[in-house]
Amino acid sequence: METVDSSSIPAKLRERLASAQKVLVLTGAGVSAESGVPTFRGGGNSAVWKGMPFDLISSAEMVERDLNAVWEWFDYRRDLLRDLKPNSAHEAIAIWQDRFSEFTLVTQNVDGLHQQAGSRDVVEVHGSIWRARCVACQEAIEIPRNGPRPNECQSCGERVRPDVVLFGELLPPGAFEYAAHMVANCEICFVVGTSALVYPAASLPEIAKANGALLCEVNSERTPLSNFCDFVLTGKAGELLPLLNSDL
Ligand code: BV8
Repeated sequence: METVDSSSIPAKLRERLASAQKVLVLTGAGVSAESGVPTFRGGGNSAVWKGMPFDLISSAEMVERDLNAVWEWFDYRRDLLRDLKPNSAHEAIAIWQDRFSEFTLVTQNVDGLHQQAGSRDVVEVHGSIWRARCVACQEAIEIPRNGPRPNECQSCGERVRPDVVLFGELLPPGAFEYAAHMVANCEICFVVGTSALVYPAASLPEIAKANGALLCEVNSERTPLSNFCDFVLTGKAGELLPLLNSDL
């Protein structure tokens, strides 16, 4: 791993950031890695739960086939998340909320750590692990951090499921469209800690680039997006992102 210090940030990027008005950040699991949240891919492995690859246990098909197994997987992840805290990458991004006149944070993560770090109006394109949804009337129910999750809908009594977008499912109505509109109008698009493999979220940086935004990737590894970026900052987000605030 390369040593990370202020020389890791190209002067040109600092200049552009200093004069930017409209900035959008897209994050993936890598932004939460230094908080102790396991990523799905990267490092040559892929998350597996009871022998099932995560894109099978986290799928629309599995909700139909075995909702209890899906809940077991999400209950396990919520238990893990309960004691974890935002890291310096989340905190650096939270500072940007008020640093730029038009700032948008889009996350693929469902862990809620951006909000815990102080980010507001977070666009959660894949939903939230801290919410359940009725399979019948679609009512959303918050899941307490330190309490039991609901087993049934409080309005109609039907079963509930995680309010998370699973593989093969549509994104929350309007979320992607809003993110696509904001990313098409930003000056700088940061892509932090994502393998850029899952669509339609992975198309957001492509939209940014096609509309003339500066594209900056922050990742500990190269990704399929790296070659399309104007800047690629290689290293840990928790070490690199605070360096972008060092002149504040
Ligand atoms: C859709 C919530 C359309 C769940 C997630 C066949 C059938 C159906 C659909 C498809 C299909 N084939 C393809 C598709 C489309 C599919 C897709 O894109 N598949 C990919 C894999 C090919 N997409 C979908 O299904 C989407 N819906 O297309 O609907 C439709 C149309 C009609 C009718 C019905 C549907 C829905 C996708 C959403 C799935 N849900 N999450 C859960 O959390 O369990 S996606 C899941 O992967 C994660 O949530 C995450 O959001 C996403 C991407 O992962 P990353 O965040 O990038 O994480 P990853 O581990 O991959 O990478 C981490 C990165 O961080 C690495 O690059 C690593 O190097 C880096 N890193 C690590 N540490 C650090 C770091 N970087 C910096 N600092 C560090 N310290």
